[in-house]
Amino acid sequence: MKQFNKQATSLLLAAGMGLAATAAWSADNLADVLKARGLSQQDLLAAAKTYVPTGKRDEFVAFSSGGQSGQVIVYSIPSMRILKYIGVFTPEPWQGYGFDESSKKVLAQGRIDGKDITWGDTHHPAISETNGEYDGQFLFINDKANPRLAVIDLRDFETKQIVVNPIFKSEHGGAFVTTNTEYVIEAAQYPAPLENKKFYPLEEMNEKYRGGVTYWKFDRKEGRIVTKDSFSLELPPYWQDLSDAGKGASEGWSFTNSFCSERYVGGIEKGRPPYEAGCSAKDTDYLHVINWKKAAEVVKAGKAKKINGHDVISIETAVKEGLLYLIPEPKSPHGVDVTPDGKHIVVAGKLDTHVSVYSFEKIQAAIKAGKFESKDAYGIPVIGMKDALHTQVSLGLGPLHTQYDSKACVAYTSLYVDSQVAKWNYCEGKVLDKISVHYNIGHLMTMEGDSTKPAGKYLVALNKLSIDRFVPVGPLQPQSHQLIDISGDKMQLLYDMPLPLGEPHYVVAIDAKKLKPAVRYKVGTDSRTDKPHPGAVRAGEEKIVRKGNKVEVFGTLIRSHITPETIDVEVGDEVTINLTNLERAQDETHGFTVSTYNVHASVEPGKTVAVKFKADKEGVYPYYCTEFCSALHLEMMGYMLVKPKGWKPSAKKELAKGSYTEADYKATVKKVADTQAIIDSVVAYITSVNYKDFPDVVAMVEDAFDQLGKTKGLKEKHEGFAAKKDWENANLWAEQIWQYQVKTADLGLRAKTYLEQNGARKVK
Ligand code: CUK
Ligand code: CUA
Repeated sequence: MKQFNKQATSLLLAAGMGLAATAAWSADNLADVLKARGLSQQDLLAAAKTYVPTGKRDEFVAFSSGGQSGQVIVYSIPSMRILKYIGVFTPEPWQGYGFDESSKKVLAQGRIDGKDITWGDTHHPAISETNGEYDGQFLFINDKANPRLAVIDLRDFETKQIVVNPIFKSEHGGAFVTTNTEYVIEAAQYPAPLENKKFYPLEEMNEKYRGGVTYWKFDRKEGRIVTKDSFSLELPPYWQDLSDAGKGASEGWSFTNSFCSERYVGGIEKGRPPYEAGCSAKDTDYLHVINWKKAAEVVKAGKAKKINGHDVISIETAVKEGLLYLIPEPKSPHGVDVTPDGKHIVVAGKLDTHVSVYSFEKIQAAIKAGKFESKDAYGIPVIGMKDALHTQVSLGLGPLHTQYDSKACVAYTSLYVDSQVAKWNYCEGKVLDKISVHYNIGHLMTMEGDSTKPAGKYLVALNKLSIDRFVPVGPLQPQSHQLIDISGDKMQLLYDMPLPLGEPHYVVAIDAKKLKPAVRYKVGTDSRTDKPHPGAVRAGEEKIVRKGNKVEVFGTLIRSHITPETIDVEVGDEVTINLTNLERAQDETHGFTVSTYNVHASVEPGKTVAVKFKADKEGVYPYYCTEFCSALHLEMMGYMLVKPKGWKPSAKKELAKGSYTEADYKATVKKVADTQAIIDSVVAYITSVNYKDFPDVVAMVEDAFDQLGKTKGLKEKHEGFAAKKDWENANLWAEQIWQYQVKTADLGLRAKTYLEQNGARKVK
C-alpha cells in the first residue's frame, strides 16, 4: 500500500506538473478536481490506467455474447468503450440485418422446422485460431435456446452463416474451436431424443433420451461451416455443459463436462422433488474425454450412422473405437478449461469449493494401460478420479470458470457464491490472491486467456448482478463487467462497465493489432455472400426494369443523391430496389428506407444491397438516406409513387417552377469559380506531397475526382440555358456543379488534414 501511495503521489505530481505547463485550456488543477469530485488517489490511478485520450486507441478488442439479445457486443479494453453490436440471431435495424434481402437470407438459415426464430440466447463467442493462437479472422457464437451456431467474418464484422444443430433440442457447450479451427465444438445441454419430432415419455429418459457433442467442420478459405462434413458423438443423457478443445500436449482431444449424471426427472406437480434436488444428489458427475481426431477418421471410414441426415457415432461405436472415456468430477461442475500448454484440464464444481486439475498425461497412461475403475450404464470406460488428478485446490464457494495468465502456472477462477476472483497456481496447487467483484460472477476472461499464448494484463469479470453499481434504471438492471488489472502480484479493480443488452455469458478479447478489418467493399459486393451482387450497377447504368407486376430498380448512392429519384409503380407491384454505394471514402455509409414498408439497408462504401416489398397501398411514399452523410444529406431522397392500376394524368401538367433571375445565375457562377479556386489549392497541396503512400488518401482522392468528373458537360449546359435566358435551368445546372464541387472540396480538405497529421513528405 505504501508503495502504491508513493506511486500514486508521483503520478499525481507528474500529472499536475503537466497540467501546470499546459493548463491554458482549463482553470482547474488536478487537486481541485479530485476534491470536487470526491476522488481518491487510487481512483486517479485507475483512471490513468483505463483512460484512452481522444484520438488514441485501445489495446484489446473484446467480443462479448449479447445473451438474450441474440447479438454480439464489441468493446475495447482498457477503456471499456462499446464499438459495435453485431446482429447475429436477432434482426438489427442499424445494419439493415433482417431488413434487407441478403441478411434476411442469413437469418432464414436459422429457421427450424420452417419457422423463423428471431431471437437467440448467445453464450460463448470463440475467435478462430491458428496453432492455438487467436488469428482474428472469424468469430463463432452459439445459441443455447435454439441449438444454432453462427459464423461472423472479422473482415467486416458481419454474420455470414447460421447452422442449425440437426440432432439437439438445446445446447450449451459451444462455440469452442480446435487449435487450427478445423472444427467448432458444440455440446448439447438438456437431453432429448436425437431424432427430430420423435416423442418418448420421460419414463424412457435412460433409453431414448440422449446428449451429444457436435464437431462442425470449418472451411477457412470459404469462411463457412460445411454441414455435410460435420459429425456428432452420441452421449448418455447426462447434461453436457461446457467444452474445451485440447491443445499442445492434448491436441486432437476435446473435453466436455456434465452435470445431472443422475439422469433425474423432476416433477413438483407430481409430488417429486424438483430437478435442482435430484440433479445434484450425487457427489460426482462425469468429464467426457473425446478423441475427436480419431472420431473424424471413424466417420470417414463409414462407421457413423445417419440421424436426420447427419453423421452420428453411436456410444457403442465410440467405446469400441476407443474415442470416448469418462472421469468423475465433483460436484455439479460448470467450467472445463484446458491450460495453455494443453497438459492440464481444470474443472470447477459449482457445489464444491475445489477446482480439480486433471493431468492429460495421467489420463493417457490410464487409457494405454486399460486401467478403468468401472463402466457407466452405457458401457463407457470410467477412469478413476485419483488416477487422473494432478491436484485439487480449495478456492472458495461456487467456483465456475477458469482463465489463464501470461505468467506460467497462473490461473484465475470465478467464485460465484463468494463474488470473488481467485488467482491461483495450478502447478503447485496454491491460492495466490483474491479480489471481490460486484456481484455474483459467472465467466471471467483474461486477454487471449483461452489460447496457447495468453496475453495477461487485464481480466474482465462478467457479473450476474449489478445491484448498487449504477444509476438505477428500474427493476431490470444493467449487466456489470468489471475490469481488473492483473499485471502485478495483487489484482486491482479498475473500472465498472454497465452493459445494457442482455446477459453476456462469455467474452473473448484479442490484441487489436491482429484484427485487419476492411474499410470498404469492392464495388458491387453482396457482403453476406462475399460475392458480386447481381443487382449492382456502376454510375450511369442505373435503370428501372419492369416485367409484369415485378419492378426492379438498379440504383446507386453517392453524396448527396439517390439515383433514381422517382420510382413509379402500380398498386400490387412487387418492388425490388438494388442499391450500390459508389463511395470510396472511408466511413461514407448511406442508409436507405421507404417510408412505412418496413425495409432498411445499411450501404457501406462499395456494398450492394437489395430491399424488397409488395407495394400494396396506393399513395406517395418518400424514400431517403438514413445516415447523415453530408451537408445535403436531408436532400438525399426520392419519391415512390404507388398509383392506382391503369392511372393516367388527366391533363398534361408540368412541375412547378421557381422564379430565378439573371442575377441569381451570375451569383451562382461566381460561387462556382470561387470554390474551384479552393479545390485547385487543395489539389496543389496534395500532389506536392507523397499522398500515394497513404491508401486511405488515395481512395479519398479517387472519390474526389469522381465527384468532380460528374461536372463534365454541365458548364455547356448552363451556358446554353443562359443564352436562351432560361434562368431557372441555367441557375440550377450551375448550382449542381457547385454541389459536386462541395463534395470534392470536402474530401480534398479531409485528405489534406489526414496528410498533415500523418507526416506526409514533400515530393518534387
Ligand atoms: S455459462 Cu453462463 S455463467 Cu453459458 Cu458458460 Cu457459465
Ligand atoms: Cu446518404 Cu445521407
